[in-house]
Amino acid sequence: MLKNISTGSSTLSRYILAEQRNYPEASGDFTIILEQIAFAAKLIGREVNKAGIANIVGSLASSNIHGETQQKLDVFANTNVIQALDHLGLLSGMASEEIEDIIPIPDKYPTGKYLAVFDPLDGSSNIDVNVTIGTIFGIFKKLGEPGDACPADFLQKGRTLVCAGYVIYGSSTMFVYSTGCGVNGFTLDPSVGEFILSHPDIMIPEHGKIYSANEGNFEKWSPEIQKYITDLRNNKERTYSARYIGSLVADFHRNLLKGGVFLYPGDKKNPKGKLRLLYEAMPLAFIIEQAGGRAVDGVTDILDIMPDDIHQRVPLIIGSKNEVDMFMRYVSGG
Ligand code: FBP
Repeated sequence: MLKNISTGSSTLSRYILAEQRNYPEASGDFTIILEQIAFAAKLIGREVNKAGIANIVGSLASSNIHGETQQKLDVFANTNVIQALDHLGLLSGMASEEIEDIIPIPDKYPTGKYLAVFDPLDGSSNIDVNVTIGTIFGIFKKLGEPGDACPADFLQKGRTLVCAGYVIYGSSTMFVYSTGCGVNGFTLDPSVGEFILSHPDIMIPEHGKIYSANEGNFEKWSPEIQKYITDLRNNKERTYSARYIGSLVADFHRNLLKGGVFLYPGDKKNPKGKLRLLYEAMPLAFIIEQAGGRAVDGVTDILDIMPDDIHQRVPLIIGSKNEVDMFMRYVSGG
C-alpha cells in the first residue's frame, strides 16, 4: 500500500494521484480516465439501485451482437461509459461487449494514445431479480501510429494491459482496479458521493475453499472437468463449498476476497465457453494475477492469449493459485 494513505480517508482520486507520483514520467492521463469511469459507475449504480421502482428493468426489443436480448440498463450503462470517455482526448477508440464494431472517437474530439475495452453491465440477465452485477474494463496503449483506432489495434495480449478494473453494484458499490502495482478496492460512500479506500492491497488466498461453476452444465463437460469438480466435492483434506451467483463480477469478487476458483469451461457444443476474452476474461485475469492468483483457459494463461477477434469467447478458470493449478493438472493429465 502507498505510504501516507490510510483506509477510510483516501478517496479514489487521491489514491490515483499518489500512485501517479511514483512515476515521474506519468502524465496524469490515468487519473482522468479512472475518474471518468468512476463517474460513469456512480450514474450506473444510481440507476441499478432504483431499478425496481423506475421503468428501467426489463428488456428492450433490440438485441446485442451476441443475439442476447439487451436489458434497458445494459444500454444505459453502455451509453454512459462511452460518454464518460469519448471526449477526453486520451483515447483513440473503444470496444464494448454490447457493440459489434469498435467505437470511434467522435470527429469533434481529439484522439489519444489509449484504448478502452469494457463490458458495461456484466451479469445483466440478473437485473430483474436484484442480483449483484458489475462493469468490467481494461485499458491498453495503442501500438503504432497515433490517431483513430482500427479493430486490429485491440488485438493485443492481456499482458499489455496498462490498467484493468471492475465496479460491483452490490449491497454497496465498489470500484476495484490495478495499474500493475497491486489491487485496491474503494467503496462508494453515497452520503458524499466518493469512492473511499476500503480494501487496500487485496491478495487472494493461495488456497481457496469455494468453487463456482454452473453445475447445470456438468453433463456437457469433458470427463477431466467432471472429475475435477467431483474431486473437489469429495475432497478429504479440504472442505469445498459450491457458490455460484451466475454473475461473473459477483462470483469473481467473492472469490478474490475469500479465495476460491470460478470456472466457465468450454463444452462440446461451445468449446470456447461463454465469456468474452477482451471484455471479461482479460481484465479479471490482470486483476487476479496482481492479487497473486491465476487465470487460464485450460491450456494457456489468459493474459498470454492473442485474440483474433474483438468479440472472441474463451473458457475461463480463475481464482486461487492452488485450485487453478490443480485444474491444469487434471486437464493436462498431469
Ligand atoms: P451476460 O454478459 O449476458 O450477462 O453474460 C455473462 C454472464 O452473466 C456472467 O456474468 C456469468 O458468469 C455467466 O454469464 C453466467 O452464465 P450461465 O447462466 O450460463 O451460468
